[in-house]
Amino acid sequence: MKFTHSTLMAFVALLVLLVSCNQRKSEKTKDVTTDKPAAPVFVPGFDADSAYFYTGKQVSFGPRVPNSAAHKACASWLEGSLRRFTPHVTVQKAKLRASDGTILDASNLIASFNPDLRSRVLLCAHWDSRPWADHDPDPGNRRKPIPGANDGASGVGVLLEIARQMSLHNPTAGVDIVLFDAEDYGDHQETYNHSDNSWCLGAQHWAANPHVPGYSARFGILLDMVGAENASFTMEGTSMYFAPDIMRKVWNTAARLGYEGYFKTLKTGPLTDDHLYVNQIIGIPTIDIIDYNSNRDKGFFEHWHTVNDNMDNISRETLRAVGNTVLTVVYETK
Ligand code: AHN
Ligand code: ZN
Repeated sequence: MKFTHSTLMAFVALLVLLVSCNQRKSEKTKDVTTDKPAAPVFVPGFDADSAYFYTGKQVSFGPRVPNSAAHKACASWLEGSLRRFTPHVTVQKAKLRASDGTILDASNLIASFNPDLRSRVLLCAHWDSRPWADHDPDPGNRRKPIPGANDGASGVGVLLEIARQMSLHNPTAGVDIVLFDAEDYGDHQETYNHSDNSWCLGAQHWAANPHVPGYSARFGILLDMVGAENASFTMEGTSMYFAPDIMRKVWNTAARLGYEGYFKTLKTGPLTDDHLYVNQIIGIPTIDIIDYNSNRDKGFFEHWHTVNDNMDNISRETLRAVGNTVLTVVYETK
């Protein structure tokens, strides 16, 4: 009786030992096919209604064209919103010269989480909207500004919701959210000069003058046009050139979460967008999650740079796919 009992206890002890060894082994082994960390980490859920609200709120100011009253009002709302989520907010003001000679009163808005950590993730999007709907089918609209619901506000809406989640559950890594100004003041179609650094003025300024001297991050993710229904995020050339590992990490994470319908493995040509300058000037490997598919006639979404880039075309499902993917990548970063 006594003998049986102690044998049983020894057996149980051995079993416990084996199981714990096995666990330790699996913690060390990282699944290279999915980039999933062996030890599961807590990832907050992304609230797509909240991101949708933040997107619509920006649009409600009117087109956020630099130097306009709507631009100014939206900047102060964005700053106030970021300050509700973290005390570490920087407003980087700059006078930027557009290629048509206009001096733009620009503000890059930066919100930091765990500012003292060395291991950092950079998340960015542009918050300004384009002064000209130069791809509108109606020539009479081509000098009007765009509402910029998808082109601009959607990426910022997703990042504001991510900031809110980070204010509730602190991530392990440091995170900086940078909202770039003056991305979309690039030359009008009719006067295009093709020698082109006319886009992404805010990003060019920040990359040359980061809010923290010597700033760096392990990697960056830019969100651009992340709100349209049936969005198609492809493996865009500039991202693949500078940051192929980050591209694979993010796309594998999306697939693991069941979002492969949005995150396509199709490779597309290189784009000039804010991430180009973040890669070139400050050297942070940064990808662009952008609705761009060379199989479509416009490349971008249907209402790109038209007066119809409004809230009618914003889908909570798309915002959710992007939000959960980016949140997961952030919280799985040590
Ligand atoms: C160009 O059209 C050159 N690049 C796309 C960048 C962009 C414009 N993103 C939003 N609007
Ligand atoms: Zn645009």
